[in-house]
Amino acid sequence: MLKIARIFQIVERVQSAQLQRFLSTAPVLCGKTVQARAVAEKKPAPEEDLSFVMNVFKGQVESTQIFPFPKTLTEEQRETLEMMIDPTQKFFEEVNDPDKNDALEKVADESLKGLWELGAFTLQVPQDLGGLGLNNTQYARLVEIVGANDLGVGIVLGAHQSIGFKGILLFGNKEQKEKYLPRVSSGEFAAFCLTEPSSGSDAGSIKTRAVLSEDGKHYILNGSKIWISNGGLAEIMTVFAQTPVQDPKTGKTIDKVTAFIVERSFGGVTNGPPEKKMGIKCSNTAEVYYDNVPIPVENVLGGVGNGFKVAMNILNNGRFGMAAALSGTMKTCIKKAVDFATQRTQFGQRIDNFGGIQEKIAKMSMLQYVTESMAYMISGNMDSGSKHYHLEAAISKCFASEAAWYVCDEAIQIMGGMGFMKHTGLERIMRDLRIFRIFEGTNDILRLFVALTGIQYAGASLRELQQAFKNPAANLGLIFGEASKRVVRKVGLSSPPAIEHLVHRDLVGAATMLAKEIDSFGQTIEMILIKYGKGIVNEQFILNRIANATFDIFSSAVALSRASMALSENSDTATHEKLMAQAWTLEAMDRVKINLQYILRGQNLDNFQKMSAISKNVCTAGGVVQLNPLKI
Ligand code: MYA
Repeated sequence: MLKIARIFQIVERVQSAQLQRFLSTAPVLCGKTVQARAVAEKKPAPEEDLSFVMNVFKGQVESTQIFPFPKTLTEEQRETLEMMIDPTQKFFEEVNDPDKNDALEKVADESLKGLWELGAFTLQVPQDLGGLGLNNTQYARLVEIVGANDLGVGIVLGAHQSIGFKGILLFGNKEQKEKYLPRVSSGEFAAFCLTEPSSGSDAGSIKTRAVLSEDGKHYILNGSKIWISNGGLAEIMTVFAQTPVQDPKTGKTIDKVTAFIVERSFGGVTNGPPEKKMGIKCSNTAEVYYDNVPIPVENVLGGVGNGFKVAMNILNNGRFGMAAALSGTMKTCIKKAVDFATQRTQFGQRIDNFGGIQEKIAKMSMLQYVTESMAYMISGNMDSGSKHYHLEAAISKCFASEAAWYVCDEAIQIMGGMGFMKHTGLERIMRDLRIFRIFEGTNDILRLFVALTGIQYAGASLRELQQAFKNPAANLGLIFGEASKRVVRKVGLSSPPAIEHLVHRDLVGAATMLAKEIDSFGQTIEMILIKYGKGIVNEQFILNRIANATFDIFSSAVALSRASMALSENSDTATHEKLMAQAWTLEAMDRVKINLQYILRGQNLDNFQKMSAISKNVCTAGGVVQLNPLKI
């Protein structure tokens, strides 16, 4: 009895006023309500989520999508893929010239023709509709080759199929698929038209509008879009516009985003000249204008008012492709750096003998390994029908774009003056890479998305617990489960979630470290929920560190899974992979500890205030505040 009373005391404390404060209000991201709105609106707790990252926010390990490493290709799919790899590689070696494309600021005609002939523009369209019918894993492997050779071409291909017509594949009805997929497979370009001058990261704030014509047969589209990849080439566009809809709750007419399939031939569609860019120059980027464009009502994609979710799901669905492409880019950079380091002699030695160079090469290799592993893990899970990959896909995009930038930069550093020379090829790659941290959702906004979505999920569990207390008799299982967890934690007997049994025996040490940090992470999230309540959405210094911790946790789990697979299959590279997984996890777990400390420690929180003040001073002054030391 005593024990039960003690358990209830502790749980009641968790239900404190601070927790109530969190549970009764809705967080706000960028001035708008976010997923946490579900809490405010007292929506039921979300269904159990199988995402590894999502569950880490509760301090739990949901292992199904991580261990064992997904292997989803059938023999037949593997054979099909093998038949495509050689011609694709040969095409990039013999036909496509990335420097020529870069100088021309368009894909050279013979290359473009070759890409259409290869089927590179229609990798995932079903075969009966004119495509190659590849799954996500097969797609990832081919995209990796594209990324290894020409990122500009990658964007022409990606803007077409990863986002341009992906909406038709994912949300199109039978008629829409039958009408448009054969066309985008046989020479007509597609584009994804979301961004506007006043709407970048805040995708829901677009102003382009479509209103129903009087006869109800068409939507009339007006507005403009900027920075549209393939915008000057596309005949078929997925366009997002505000449409008036009736709010079922109030009966009032409000604007909601709707997705449309728009053909240039509908009339009223024009575009600006190709933008002058830092990199990916051969891809066409242009403004697109819509002037009273009549869109047949049957071209609404995914339902009136559902456009925001259509847009987000298209982006979620394509993000792993970026990780796949950039793992190929990193391979190219590493090869260039290693070719140089193993031939260059300085101070009487080959420079790859020096620790300074070895550390660079090791870090570059680990970053490539982790990125590649993320890409294939996510594509494998998607191919197995997973719907719970959004956070992982967002992380893979951020991780890959930052890793590739670092790897390219370090390759240049290893090569010294030679790396800076244009003919080495790294200069173009670096210019091409810069945009990857910005488009398809900036890494900054995706970090907030990961942190806030995870916090919301953890918060919903706490809310469920609060609800359970309203009828304890009916919810004893839940209450006792949570209560005992808190009690053992309180008395210091808590044990981290188990991962050790999921990895190869050689990696148990690393898995133990990971499990410990997942436990600490879950506890930190709970403390944050209780401390900040709805205010957490405005704490971006903290949210960024939470996101960074999830990147390190997810990347380590992925590396341990991949290396475990290699070890258990006794593959030729197993020992090397083991070294990478161990070294990566150790460093990543150190970073997690530091990030969690920063979130919790007073002096670090105070430093966030200082940095906020510094930024305000600089912004008020319109630049650097102080004079130079000479004061002249
Ligand atoms: S394309 C344009 C890029 N632009 C963006 O990515 C926009 C970034 N902004 C956002 O992602 C959102 O606006 C954020 C949401 C994250 C800020 N998945 O009130 P809300 C739901 C599923 O929070 P916001 C380009 O760059 C949410 O749960 N659902 O919205 C071309 C809520 O649902 P409910 C989501 O304050 C590059 C509702 O929506 C998601 O605006 C070319 C409202 O949410 C999500 N992610 O904040 C690249 N987010 O109402 C070429 C929100 O039920 C490709 N929700 O509560 C290259 C390919 C690689 C190479 C390939 C080679 C072949």
